[in-house]
Amino acid sequence: MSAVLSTATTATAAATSPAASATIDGFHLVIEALKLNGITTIYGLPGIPITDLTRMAQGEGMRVISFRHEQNAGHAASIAGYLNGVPGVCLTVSAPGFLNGLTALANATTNCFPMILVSGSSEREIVDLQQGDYEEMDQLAIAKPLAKAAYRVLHAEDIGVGIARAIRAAVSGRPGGVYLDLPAKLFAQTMDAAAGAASLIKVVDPAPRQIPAPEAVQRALELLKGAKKPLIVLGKGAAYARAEAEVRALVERSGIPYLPMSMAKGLLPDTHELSAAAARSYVLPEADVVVLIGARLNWLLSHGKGKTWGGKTPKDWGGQKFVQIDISPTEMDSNVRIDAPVVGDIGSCVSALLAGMGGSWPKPPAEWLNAVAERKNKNVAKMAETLAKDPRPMNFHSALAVVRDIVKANPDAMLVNEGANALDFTRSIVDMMKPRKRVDVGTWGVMGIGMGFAVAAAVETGQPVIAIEGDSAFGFSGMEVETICRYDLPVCVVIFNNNGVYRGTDKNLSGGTDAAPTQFVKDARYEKLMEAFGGVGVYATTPAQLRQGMEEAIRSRRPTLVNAIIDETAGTESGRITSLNPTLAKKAAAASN
Ligand code: FYN
Ligand code: ADP
Repeated sequence: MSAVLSTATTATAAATSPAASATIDGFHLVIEALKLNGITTIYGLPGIPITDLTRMAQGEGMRVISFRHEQNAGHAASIAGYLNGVPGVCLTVSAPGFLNGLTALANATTNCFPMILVSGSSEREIVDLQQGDYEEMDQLAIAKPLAKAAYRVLHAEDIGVGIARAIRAAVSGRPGGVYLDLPAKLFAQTMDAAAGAASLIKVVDPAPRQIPAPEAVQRALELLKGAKKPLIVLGKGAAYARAEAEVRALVERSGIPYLPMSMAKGLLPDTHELSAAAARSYVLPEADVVVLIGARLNWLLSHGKGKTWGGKTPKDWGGQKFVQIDISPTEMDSNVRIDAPVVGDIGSCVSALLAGMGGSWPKPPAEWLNAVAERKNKNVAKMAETLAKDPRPMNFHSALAVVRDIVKANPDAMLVNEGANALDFTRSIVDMMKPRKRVDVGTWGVMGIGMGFAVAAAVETGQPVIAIEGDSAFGFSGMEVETICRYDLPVCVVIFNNNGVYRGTDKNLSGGTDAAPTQFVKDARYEKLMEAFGGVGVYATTPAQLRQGMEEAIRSRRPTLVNAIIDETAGTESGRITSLNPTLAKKAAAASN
């Protein structure tokens, strides 16, 4: 990241750009402070009091990507931050626009994505006396619990400090969402141009390396050396840290099987012989020592205990020993005991482990490796059989067999993925070959990231983007197809359309004529949404049509929406997380008794 920041415009340029005049206003100080720190794109939505800020930013050479709803702009900024290691900036108007951006801010904080939500706000004097200002709201107080840090700037001469603090808070240590409150009055304030330029701060080393303690590394190595069934779990923290070279060296030198969390897919190619992704439910309960690298023991890993980890009753929980590599010391012991915490940045920690392993390191027992391989091969063969079927109508598998081939042929393309079944099946069917190519619903399982992530993925990488969307998930951000067309982005949206949330076959329990809560309009022509704004719409009822539509989208780089018609009975309620659905969980418990 520091490399990106160091290519920023210099303080001298900042002084000369608005320079012709002897004074500089708040608008230009904000713009120059961002540019000085290598932030060249703003995702946002104009309106009072920041309309001119968007115009001027564009005028001063920044890329301003204007959305139709702030939530989508916020998600775009957050994933730009994840992809670049430089905070993504989302700019909104006051109260309602600010509130619309908060879901993305909170999601960024939860997922450890560096972003800065910058919102204009109303007059402090009126807001604080609750005298009924235009869009009156104490935004700073509301943002605080949802952000890693929150700041307000009242004086033009403090803009440089405010932006420097926001950048440092967003990317240092565990990254997260930062809120920056800029009251309307600030933008019109002026100050001497030379003093203004001198007040700006180019942040030096915003995310410094954090070297682990040698004794922590030693402790981890000793634990690992005695392991009979070791396992590495890779999380998106390792992808964010750009530690793929170190992680690959660790996996290959140690010979330990690894399990990638969803956004860590591709950190090593999913086809790597030590990937245990296809043996997940075997390796988690069987492993004796688990090395977590940039992955938290949250709900996605069943909190490190319970049946997923081999416990039959609560007293059997937590049989495994854990090594955890994380930049956040307070992550340790958050769910179960961490026997060997290694606190530091992942690149430094994994390098230290490699150095400590020396020239020769014993491979895990063949018995373990063979058992993992056997389970994996069985699952892969079963999956191949399912994918070879060609049912009519299409189902998730036959459609995803096409997506898998297209992603394989385009390993640099970005994959955005949200939904329930559309998410879960894509995760296990579509192999990723390169790091940071898959972005999805993350730690919260949030719906609505789709089009915001797709826009930012295209803008930030310049690569084609494939967005695999459940028909429900798409609805949260669907209007942004206009944004995709307006900026002529190479995004191919594929909607797995099965007429409803989970599927389209629900019944109204009252027997009335209203649709059931999970049902949508049947045979909806989503592709026409894209056509409405000048993009390409494709209606696909067969894998061949889906393939042709996607291939043409990637070849032409034109905004495309493929409406892939899926059997409306396909898919399961709540996808693979039925255990979180109270009714289904109760049924499953009753069945297992
Ligand atoms: C995985 N699998 C495979 C492969 N990859 N089989 C064959 N070939 C390949 N390449 C197998 C794997 O071993 C599992 O089978 C199964 O496919 C699913 O794998 P996955 O996806 O890794 O595992 P699972 O159990 O779904 O993971 C749990 C989870 C995940 C919680 C981490 O479900 C998840 O990330 N969920 C997010 C859900 C979410 O956010 N939904 C949005 C809300 S939707 P077995 O080993 O046999 O188990 C609102 O309703
Ligand atoms: P996943 O959902 O893929 O399991 P999580 O978001 O739960 O991943 O975990 C990511 C972890 O990575 C967080 O605990 C975060 O503190 C950590 N992390 C993020 N960046 C770094 C880094 N540069 N070095 C070390 N740890 C990091």
